[in-house]
Amino acid sequence: MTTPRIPFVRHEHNPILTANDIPYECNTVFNGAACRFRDQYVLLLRVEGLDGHSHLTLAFSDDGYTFRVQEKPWVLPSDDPEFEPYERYGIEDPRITQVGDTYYITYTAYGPHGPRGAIGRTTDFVHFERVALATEVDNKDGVLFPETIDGDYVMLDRPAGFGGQSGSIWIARSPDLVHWGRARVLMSSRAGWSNSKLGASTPPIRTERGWLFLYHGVRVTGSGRLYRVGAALLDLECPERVIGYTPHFIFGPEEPYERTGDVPNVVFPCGQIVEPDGTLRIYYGAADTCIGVAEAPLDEIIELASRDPATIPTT
Ligand code: BMA
Repeated sequence: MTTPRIPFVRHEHNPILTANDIPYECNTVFNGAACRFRDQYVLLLRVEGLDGHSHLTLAFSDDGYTFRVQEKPWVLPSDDPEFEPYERYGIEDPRITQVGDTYYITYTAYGPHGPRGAIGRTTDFVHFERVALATEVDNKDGVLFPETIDGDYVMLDRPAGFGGQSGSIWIARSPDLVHWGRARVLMSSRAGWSNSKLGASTPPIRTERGWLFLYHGVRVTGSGRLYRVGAALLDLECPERVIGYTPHFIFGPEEPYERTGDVPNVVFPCGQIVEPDGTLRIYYGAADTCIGVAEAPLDEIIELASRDPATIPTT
């Protein structure tokens, strides 16, 4: 059987979360992180208030499709003087990576100096502790690997290049999650569906073929930006080495709720769950307005990401 070019199937009740599902007044809910915790599915939602600033709110589910959203925000922009100047305009686009019993949450801190990558953690989804502002400004899309490699924490991120005109995925290492270095370019945009910017979408998953992660590619068109999704494989021992990636996008905006909203033509996965039967379930922001869920066999994504490795430009 041949692997379909677009292997993802949307849930029949998409969008599974909209602003109407948030128990307090807000503008939108989108770009949510996901994990399993004590037999429940957890979503950490980016909720944008009517003031245009975002915060993070928790939602829980037994089946991963119907979520109970908490009454109040879980993480608000910090008033700690170390973080406050950098979170003043909001906290955005969380991703969750479980390392042992700790759930690390990478997110974008947004303030007057621009966006920067931040890291927090929890062990119980009650208490949230900030760990570090891990990058300088003009950086987004930080995702952490679920294991240390050679004793180092490893993170993908996306510094803006040339005054924001380009955006490549970079990889960096840290002994302690606070001090980051050895940064180098991993993948850059290419002519075609991702001709403008790339950014990591979901945290890497260990597979037999390498670390698999989803990324978004941005195409600039005559009527705005198109956000679509690809997948890449990195070497297990040396994640600085790209093994392969999908030559085409594997998910993109098609449905009305993805084509229309505050920012049209955007699908933006931040959350994923690998089900015991090998299904990869992704949670994605649609048009910066609501949240959808889609599923694909993990094996098919790996197959697509293994194609044509010889054509990979890394710079
Ligand atoms: C990116 C991020 C995302 C957003 C996307 C589309 O730069 O800011 O939060 O979903 O743009 O607007």
